[in-house]
Amino acid sequence: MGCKSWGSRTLVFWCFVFSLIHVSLGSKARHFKWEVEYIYRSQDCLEHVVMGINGQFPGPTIRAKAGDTVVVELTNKLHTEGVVIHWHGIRQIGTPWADGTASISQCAINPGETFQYRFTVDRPGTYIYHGHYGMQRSAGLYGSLIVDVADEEKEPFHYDGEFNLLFSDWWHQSVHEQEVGLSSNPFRWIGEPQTLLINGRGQFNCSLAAKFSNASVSQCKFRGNEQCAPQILHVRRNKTYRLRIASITALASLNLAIEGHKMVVVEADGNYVQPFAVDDLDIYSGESYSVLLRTDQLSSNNYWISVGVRGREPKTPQALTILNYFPTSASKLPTSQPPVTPPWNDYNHSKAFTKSIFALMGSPQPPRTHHRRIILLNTQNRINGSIKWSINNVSLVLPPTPYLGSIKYGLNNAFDQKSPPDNIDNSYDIMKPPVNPNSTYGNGIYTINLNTTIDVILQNANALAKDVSEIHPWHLHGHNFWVLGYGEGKFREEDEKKFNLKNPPLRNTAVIFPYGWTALRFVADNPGVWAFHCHIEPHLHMGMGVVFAEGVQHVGEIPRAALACGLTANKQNLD
Ligand SMILES: *[C@@H]1O[C@H](CO)[C@@H](O)[C@H](O)[C@H]1NC(C)=O
Ligand SMILES: *[C@@H]1O[C@H](CO)[C@@H](O)[C@H](O)[C@H]1NC(C)=O
Ligand SMILES: *[C@@H]1O[C@H](CO)[C@@H](O)[C@H](O)[C@H]1NC(C)=O
Ligand SMILES: *[C@@H]1O[C@H](CO)[C@@H](O)[C@H](O)[C@H]1NC(C)=O
Ligand SMILES: *[C@@H]1O[C@H](CO)[C@@H](O)[C@H](O)[C@H]1NC(C)=O
Ligand SMILES: *[C@@H]1O[C@H](CO)[C@@H](O)[C@H](O)[C@H]1NC(C)=O
Ligand SMILES: *[C@@H]1O[C@H](CO)[C@@H](O)[C@H](O)[C@H]1NC(C)=O
Ligand SMILES: *[C@@H]1O[C@H](CO)[C@@H](O)[C@H](O)[C@H]1NC(C)=O
Ligand SMILES: [Cu+2]
Repeated sequence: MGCKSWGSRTLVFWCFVFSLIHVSLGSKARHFKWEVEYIYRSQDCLEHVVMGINGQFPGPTIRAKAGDTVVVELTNKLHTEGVVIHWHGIRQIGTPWADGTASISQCAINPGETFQYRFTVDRPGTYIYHGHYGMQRSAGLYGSLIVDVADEEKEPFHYDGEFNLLFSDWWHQSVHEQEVGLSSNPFRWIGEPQTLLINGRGQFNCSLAAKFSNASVSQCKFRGNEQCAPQILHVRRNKTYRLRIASITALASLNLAIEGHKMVVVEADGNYVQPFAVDDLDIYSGESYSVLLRTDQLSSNNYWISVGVRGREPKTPQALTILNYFPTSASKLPTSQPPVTPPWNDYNHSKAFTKSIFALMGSPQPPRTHHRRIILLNTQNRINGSIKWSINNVSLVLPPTPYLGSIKYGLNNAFDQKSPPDNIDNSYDIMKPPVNPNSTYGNGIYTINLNTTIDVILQNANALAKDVSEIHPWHLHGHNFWVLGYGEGKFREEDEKKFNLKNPPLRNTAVIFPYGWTALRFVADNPGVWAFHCHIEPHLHMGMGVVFAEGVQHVGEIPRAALACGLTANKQNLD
C-alpha cells in the first residue's frame, strides 16, 4: 500500500514517517563483494579446476530477510571469459536488468570488469544462484540464496534448527570439452556424471558404504578436513529440523532418502505447500524444497542420507552423507545398507510424488481463465547434421545484443522480429521420432501483453531415437507459475476441464515427463524479458528454450553497465 492512496496530507506525512521507521527497523541492504575465478578443488577427492567465488566452491551462501535489498559487486577474475549470475527464483520485480541472463537481461561482464547486481528479495524461501552464460553452471558457478521471513512474519510451521543441502553433479571432462562435443558433428554426448555432490562434496572411486557394494570399490577414509569429506548433519534427539534442499545439477534428476526418517514437504521453490509426508523425494534441476524431519528414531545414532539418479539409467554412484544424533560420534558409519533409490525408470513413483504437491491453503489462486495459450512442443532435431533441441521447431540461439536493451530502444535489427509460433501442426505424432528431423535456429521471442494471463502447455515428444523421451525440468524467470496439471500423451482441448484451479502449486520450475504434457498458468505482470527453458544445462546449450518479453516499455532506466555490448554499446546516444 502506497502512502499516496491515504488522501489526507497529514496522514500521508505520518504514513511516510512510519514507513521510514519501518524500513530502518526491518529491511536492509546486504552487501557482498564477489570475485569469480577458476580455482583448484578436490570436490570428489580428485583435483579439478572449478569456478569459485572468493575462493570458495560452491559459492558463499547469501542469507537475507524478505524485503531486503541484496547488493552483489561481482568482479570477473576469469581471464578469457565473460560471466553473469542468475538469481534463480527471485522475480526481479522492477529490476529486470539484474536477472543475470547473458544476451537476455544484460551483457556478459568482461574479464576485469565489475558489475553491480542490486535487487529486492521479496519472498522468503530456499533459492539458488548460478552462472547463466555458456555452460558456466556446469563448471561449478553456483551457490545458495536463502531468504528468511521478515521480522514481523512467521513461517506456517515450526522447526528447531535447519540444514542446507545443495545437490549438483560433476564431470571429469572440462566444460569446454563438453561444449565442443555437444556442438560437434558428429555429436559427442557428455555422458553421465562421474560424481554427485552434496554441498560441493562427493566421493569418486571410493564409497562410504563400500562394504554394502558388490563392486570392488574401496572404503573412503577421511580425517575430516578433506575437501571431499562429507558434511555430517549433527542433530539432537526429539527435535524438528528443516532441510533446505535444492538441485543445481547440470543433468541428473535426483531422489533423496534419509534412512529411517520420513520427510514432511512444506515448501517448493519459495512457495508454501500443503504439508505431506514422504519416504523419499524426487528433485529436478532448478527445483528447491524444504522438508521437516523429526529426529525421533531410536534404533541407531547414525543414519544414511542418500541421493541417487532418476529418469536416466544411472551410471553414477549415489551420494552419501550421515545424519548423526548428538552426542554420539559420527565416526562409526551406519551398520545398515543405505536407502536404495527407486528404479530409475519407475516414472509412476515420480509422478505420484509430483502430483502430491498442492499449494498451502490461503495461497494465491490462479485467474479462472487465460488470455492466450502457448503450446510448446519439445523435440530433438538436426540442423546441418548436428543434434539440437527445438521448441515448436525452433532451436534457440541467443543474439549478441541483450533483448532487454534492443527491445527497449527499438533496435529492430538486433534479432528476428518474427515471433515463433504459439503451436505447431496438430498432426505431429509425439509418440514417434520426427518424420522430418530438420529444424532451424532462431532468436525470435514471444511478446506478451502486460497483465495478461498466459497458459503454457509443455508438450513432450519422442526424441530422435525410437522409444526415447526424456524428462525436462522447465524454469521460468521473472515469475512463479501455477502448475495446473500433468497428462499423458498429447494435450487435447478437453484436458483443460481437468485443470486444478483450486489449489495448484506455485513454482518456478516444473517437469515434463516422457511422452506427457504439463500445463502452467502465469500472469505477465513483471515488465522485462524473461528466459523460459529446460534447466538441463546441455539441453539449453542445444537450444531448448524460449524468451518472453512483456511490457518492456514500462521498464525503468536500465543501468548503462548492463548494456555495454552489441548494438546497445553506445546507447547513451539513443536516450
Ligand atoms: C581408484 O582407487 C584405486 C584404489 O584405491 C586406485 O588404485 C585407482 O588408481 C583409483 N582410480 C582413479 C581413477 O583414481
Ligand atoms: C550383491 O549381490 C547379492 C547377490 O548377487 C545381491 O543379493 C545383493 O542385492 C547385491 N547388493 C548390492 C548392494 O548390489
Ligand atoms: C525423546 O522422546 C522419547 C519419547 O517421547 C523419550 O522416551 C525420550 O526420553 C526423549 N529423549 C530425549 C533425549 O529427549
Ligand atoms: C504405472 O501406472 C500406470 C497407470 O496407473 C499403469 O498402467 C502401469 O502399469 C504402471 N507401471 C508400473 C511399472 O507400475
Ligand atoms: C550448414 O552448413 C553449411 C556448410 O557448412 C553452411 O553454409 C550453412 O550456413 C549451415 N546452416 C546452418 C543453418 O547453420
Ligand atoms: C534434412 O536436411 C538434410 C541436410 O542437412 C537433407 O539432406 C535432408 O534431405 C533433409 N530432410 C528432409 C526430410 O527434408
Ligand atoms: C521444421 O522446420 C524444418 C526446416 O524449416 C522443416 O523442414 C520441417 O518441416 C519443420 N517441421 C515441422 C514439424 O514443422
Ligand atoms: C498492470 O497491473 C499493475 C498492477 O496490477 C498496474 O499497476 C498496471 O497499471 C497495469 N498495467 C497495464 C499496462 O495494464
Ligand atoms: Cu531438457
